[in-house]
Amino acid sequence: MTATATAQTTSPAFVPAPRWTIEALVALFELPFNDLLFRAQQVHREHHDANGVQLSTLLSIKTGGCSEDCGYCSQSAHHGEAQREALLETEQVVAAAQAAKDKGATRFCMGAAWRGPKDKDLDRVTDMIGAVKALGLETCVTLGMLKDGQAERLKSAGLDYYNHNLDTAPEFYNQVIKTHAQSERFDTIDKVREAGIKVCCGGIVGMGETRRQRASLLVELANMNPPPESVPINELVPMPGTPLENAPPLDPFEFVRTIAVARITMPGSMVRLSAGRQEMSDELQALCFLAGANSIFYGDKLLTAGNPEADRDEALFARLGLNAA
Ligand code: SAM
Ligand code: DTB
Ligand code: SF4
Repeated sequence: MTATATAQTTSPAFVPAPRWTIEALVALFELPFNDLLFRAQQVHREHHDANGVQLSTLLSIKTGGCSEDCGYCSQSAHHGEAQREALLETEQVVAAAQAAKDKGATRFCMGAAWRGPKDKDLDRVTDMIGAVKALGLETCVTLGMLKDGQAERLKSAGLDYYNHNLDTAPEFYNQVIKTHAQSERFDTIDKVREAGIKVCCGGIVGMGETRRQRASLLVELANMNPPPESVPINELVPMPGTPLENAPPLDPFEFVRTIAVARITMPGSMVRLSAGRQEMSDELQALCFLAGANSIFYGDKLLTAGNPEADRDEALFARLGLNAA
């Protein structure tokens, strides 16, 4: 049978999605650095504008006092030092979103320190989503685990993306978080996908996991069908008071390798160079862009941790010839 005949007779439903194995990803991680970056850059150029970087701005709409015990998080009531605050008013959110748009962001991401939203919280958040969307920004929220029907309400409000990270390898998860299981996070990702909302899902590296566990996290992401549209790769920001505040820093080249393996295994996804940029040199960030990162958080704050000032990012983009997309 010719290739053309195959294309005519095979419906897309019968084309199996590529399945990645941990061994295949470990082999990518183990390539010589130059070979890995070359492969990642080739994949990147086949699927994306080589010099475009998408800008998302984050706002914490509900800070601190979270019931969960995630070992990295400053907002956990179990150990976090972030001051507990009430849910922001919609006007405050709209003012921040307008400021982000004026500075050049195209997506506005609202984060809440909840295990998951109550239905009455969702009334307020759906108002915020409508108001931010009316400014002409893409919308993203990260509110924790969702109950049946909540994803549909977010979709009706006009939500574009829901961020919900796997955070780490399945086999390492309960060493970092004890108050919920990773399987509960998979359930929420399924609900988001079924409601027709785009999935933003990634993880954190530098929490003491092994290279094989970093590969295992990426296998879980890459084998989603389809993979997440957006994949944030966070470097642990060691927050004071958290169990991971003294975690030994990851070799910076290992961080770049993680970005490259994400790019090769999820060619069509946006790979976001996420938390940890403030602690990175310009040269390290440039390597991350070369490895295929094409999205960043833009603005001087993440949720509770710092992020580079917009001026520093503008200067870096100018030096590298990158365009905000
Ligand atoms: N409570 C919701 C949840 O857990 O999905 C939303 C907010 S939570 C702070 C969003 C994500 O931020 C976490 O899943 C984690 O990946 C990331 N994060 C939190 N603290 C971090 C830290 N210290 N360093 C790097 N990433 C962090
Ligand atoms: C994601 O993957 N990283 C962002 C966003 N999604 C919500 C959050 C990073 C948080 C960094 C620590 C802090 O600001 O407290
Ligand atoms: Fe709560 Fe999310 Fe922080 Fe975990 S990561 S403690 S769920 S805010």
